[in-house]
Amino acid sequence: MDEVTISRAIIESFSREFLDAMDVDVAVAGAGPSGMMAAYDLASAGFKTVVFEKNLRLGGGMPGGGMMFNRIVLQEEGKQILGDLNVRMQEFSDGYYTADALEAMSVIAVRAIQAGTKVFNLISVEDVMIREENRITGLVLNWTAVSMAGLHVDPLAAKARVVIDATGHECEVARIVERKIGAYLRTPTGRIMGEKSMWAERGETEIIENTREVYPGLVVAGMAANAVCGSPRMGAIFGGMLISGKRAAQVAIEMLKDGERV
Ligand code: 48H
Repeated sequence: MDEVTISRAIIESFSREFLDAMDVDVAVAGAGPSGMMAAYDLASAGFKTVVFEKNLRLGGGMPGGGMMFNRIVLQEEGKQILGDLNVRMQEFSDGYYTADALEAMSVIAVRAIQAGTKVFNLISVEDVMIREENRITGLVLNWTAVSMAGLHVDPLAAKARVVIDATGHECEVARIVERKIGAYLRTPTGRIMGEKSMWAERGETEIIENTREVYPGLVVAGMAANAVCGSPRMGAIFGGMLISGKRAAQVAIEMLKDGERV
């Protein structure tokens, strides 16, 4: 057994894929349920898709279920989406289903990756690139460990025709855009409206409308969509996240239709 061969295998195969991820159709920030669902649909449709996740593990808030009871709740539409992926579910009461949060998230992740999505964990999106009359053209990346350690290390950048902000409650990409560019987001105030207190019904309904292009080249998905557009949170019901991920993919595909693809 040759340690140097093992090291070379890791460095070379990672570097090859990382280099390839520097120019993609869609770059997703955040590997939670909405981001991974969007990536699954995009990669399945043949688009070159990459996900950058700041944590060691993917899944965002889904593995935690509700208050660490690791189960999620779905209604009909969400149940259908997970059913199509062969996730097992149980009916709890009329129109309400439960699933094992770990099974659901693992299956979505496996299907997205096997469809061709490249996921890079431990990498944080710390800025965006803006060109061509205020269009987001890519993401600025750094190792999460760099910011955790407070090191002064400059980032690298990756080009993307469409960026999806699926960073959850913090809507980190949209926040960067607002901070650097000002009140130019496509919301009533031009700014991030802020997430509202829990109201499951409204949160689940409004997320569909909120999943859209909020700045040229930037689509918001999942909790980031509700935070940017001023809609409520909804607790541990996850259908909206899956529907939002699928809608973000559709919006991105529409945006890519006329433009060039990698
Ligand atoms: C790279 C980043 C960065 C960054 C964050 O929070 P998530 O699970 O997001 P969604 O929107 O797919 O799902 C939301 C859901 O989990 C949830 O919180 C619900 C339903 N809450 C309801 C309620 O009432 O509370 O995943 C976001 C992912 C995480 O893995 C982060 O680590 C990652 O994005 N992330 N990745 N660069 N700058 N910021």
